[in-house]
Amino acid sequence: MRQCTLVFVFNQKKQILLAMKKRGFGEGKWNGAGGKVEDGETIIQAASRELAEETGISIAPEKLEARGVLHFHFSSKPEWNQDVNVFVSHGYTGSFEETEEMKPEWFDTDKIPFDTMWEDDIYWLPRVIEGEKVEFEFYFGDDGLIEEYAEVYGG
Ligand code: 8OG
Repeated sequence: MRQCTLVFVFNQKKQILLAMKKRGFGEGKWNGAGGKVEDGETIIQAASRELAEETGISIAPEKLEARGVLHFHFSSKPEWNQDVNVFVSHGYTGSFEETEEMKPEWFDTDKIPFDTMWEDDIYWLPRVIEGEKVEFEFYFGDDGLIEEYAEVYGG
């Protein structure tokens, strides 16, 4: 399965950094930073690289905390199937900036804009914010909506 990354950064006020995706997969949605793992890099190196490319923030790979995996399945577009590896970081260096791909903004964790995010995020993001590690399978239908989902325990 194709491997992707997704990183959520928290500041000292315990706000979460979300970025409006301006192009590509997930355009028009708020999300963490991330993307595909490239040949020759580890998943965590890819997470650190994508965060820097998309937001201008640098976090060394060893400072990222792994918070689980989301397995996405698209019944009519199997070429979109991917595992999304979720990481968090408390603190960061550098300053974030709007890039060609994303417009980042801090959000209070009780004001997360779930209605302009991926439909599945409500199931797992609050638990990641609480400090948990998560693993889920999500199956999307032709209409782009979740058909079925299941939590994977002990993964
Ligand atoms: O490189 P590209 O822009 O295609 O990477 C897609 C990004 O979107 C990557 O960070 C993983 C992330 N992503 C999905 N599906 C979902 C989802 O359902 N919820 C969230 N929050 N992020 C997702 O590919």
